[in-house]
Amino acid sequence: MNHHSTIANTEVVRLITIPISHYCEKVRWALDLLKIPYIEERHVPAFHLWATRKHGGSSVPILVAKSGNFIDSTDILHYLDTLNPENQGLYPKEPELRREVEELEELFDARLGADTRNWGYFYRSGDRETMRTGWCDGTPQLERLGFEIIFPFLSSTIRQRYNIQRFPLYNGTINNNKISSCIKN
Ligand SMILES: N[C@@H](CCC(=O)N[C@@H](CS)C(=O)NCC(=O)O)C(=O)O
Repeated sequence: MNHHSTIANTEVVRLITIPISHYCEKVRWALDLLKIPYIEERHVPAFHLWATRKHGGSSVPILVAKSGNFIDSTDILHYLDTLNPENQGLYPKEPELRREVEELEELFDARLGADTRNWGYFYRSGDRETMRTGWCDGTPQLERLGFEIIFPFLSSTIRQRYNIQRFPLYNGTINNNKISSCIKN
């Protein structure tokens, strides 16, 4: 559990994750920025489905809160933004700026994040040691044991799922004007 001294909201939410997932990291950043305490429940890919299905989703992150379950990282950020209206929020209040931020969020989710993941998996998804670090850190012992047994299957399933058969689109993403100017700034 991440604990912060300034607790703006007394509810402790639960975050269901896969350790390496960039969508999960996005939500961790938001929770940390807003100083919202949370309990993270990490899972090895494939085993995450036991946890996500219980909450009406199939992918991670899922945020389990008193007011409901949020099964998409952007929806989670929108919800978190409402928890603390007095203090610093995640999105600008000015509509034009907010629209710009949301466009960038979508672009980064759909392009930079996904392509970076595919680039990483292209090179390392067959490497048991690397994937043990990325997929197993902080997960239940039984799932870590499962990882050792099903790793070859998991590795090829991930390559198929994200269609990682050839060099991914990473260069195209980096050359995208909006993305490259954000990275430079
Ligand atoms: N649009 C979703 C996408 C989440 C997503 O694709 N998560 C991946 C991990 S990076 C996942 O859960 N993959 C496993 C699966 O879909 O079963 C979000 O922003 O939360």
